[in-house]
Amino acid sequence: MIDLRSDTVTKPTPGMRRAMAEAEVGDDVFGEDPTVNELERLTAELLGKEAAMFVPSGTMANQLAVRLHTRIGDELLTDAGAHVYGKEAGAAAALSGVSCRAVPAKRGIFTADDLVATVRPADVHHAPARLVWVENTHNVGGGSVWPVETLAKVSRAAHDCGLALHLDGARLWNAAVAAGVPEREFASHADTVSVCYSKGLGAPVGSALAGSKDLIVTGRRFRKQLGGGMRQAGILAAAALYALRHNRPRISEDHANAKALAEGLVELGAEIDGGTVATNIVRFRTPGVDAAGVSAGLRKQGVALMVTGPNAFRAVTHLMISATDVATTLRTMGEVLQSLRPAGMSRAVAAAV
Ligand code: TLP
Repeated sequence: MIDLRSDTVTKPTPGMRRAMAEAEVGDDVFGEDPTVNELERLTAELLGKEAAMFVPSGTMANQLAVRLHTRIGDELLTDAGAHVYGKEAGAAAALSGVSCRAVPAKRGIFTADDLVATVRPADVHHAPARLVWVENTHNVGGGSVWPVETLAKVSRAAHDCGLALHLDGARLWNAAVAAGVPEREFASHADTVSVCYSKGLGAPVGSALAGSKDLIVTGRRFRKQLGGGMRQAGILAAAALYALRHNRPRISEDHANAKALAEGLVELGAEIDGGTVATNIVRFRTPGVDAAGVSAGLRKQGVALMVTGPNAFRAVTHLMISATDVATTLRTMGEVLQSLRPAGMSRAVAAAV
């Protein structure tokens, strides 16, 4: 199966499995797992933060950040497509009593002016704004990358308004490669940062939350409350360390594959959301062609995409997708579209004749 549904679908490679099997471990709730400690040290260093904490998922890292920066009844400001806003099962409300307010954004990116215009004055009717939330790369935005200057200005505006800023960097590794900007430079504009090892880096499990020592000490208590205190977690941390050392340097291949996929899809008459692909996420539409039908046709031939709307899809490249897989996907897509479109023509071909 050429599985393009998400970069979360990767399986540990033989080298990664070996690293996991050979990991030195201890009880991490006692702070005694040397492999977890090494992962947390390296992650904090890469992000230029005082401390980092290993957690089971990106969702838990994000929710710990919400909890750390807010009190019950507060408001979090982010764009309406953010993962924390719509894809964490209402956790900000359920676990921290926090509501979200949308900042207008383009492909998930908003400006300092957009932010300031959304912050409401103190008033008995208003939930107090407490936290600004930025996602980089932006998933629903099609893997878009925040320009570092825009982030710097948003961060300054947030801090001037007395608000903390969290960076959801589930795919910060991809943003860094695409922008040619080290992760720590993006992170320098945020009070806390979450990163995932289980997406583009290809580890089976795991994320981290990074920030000041004080925040992470409190975060460890909240992590325990959520049941995220893991014991011999070094088995998992070893996979994440392996991913950082071996898979981070190859992320640009995923971006090249995503670009090639997008270019081929356009030739088949598809429309790429936002017109361009910045990293490893390709969101696209097949106007006039039913996505469920396309998806079913592709599945029969061993290609899986995520259906995101009546004629919309997401495809994500990752370390188990090669340039040959992209070519196979495009060939298969061409055949499926041909079988579904009247007269067997892509829109592009139809327009040309
Ligand atoms: N994203 C998943 C799905 O939940 C949609 C995916 O396949 O893309 N932040 C961002 C920006 C994410 O994209 C995700 C996962 C998370 C946080 C949550 O990470 P996990 O799945 O580890 O809880």
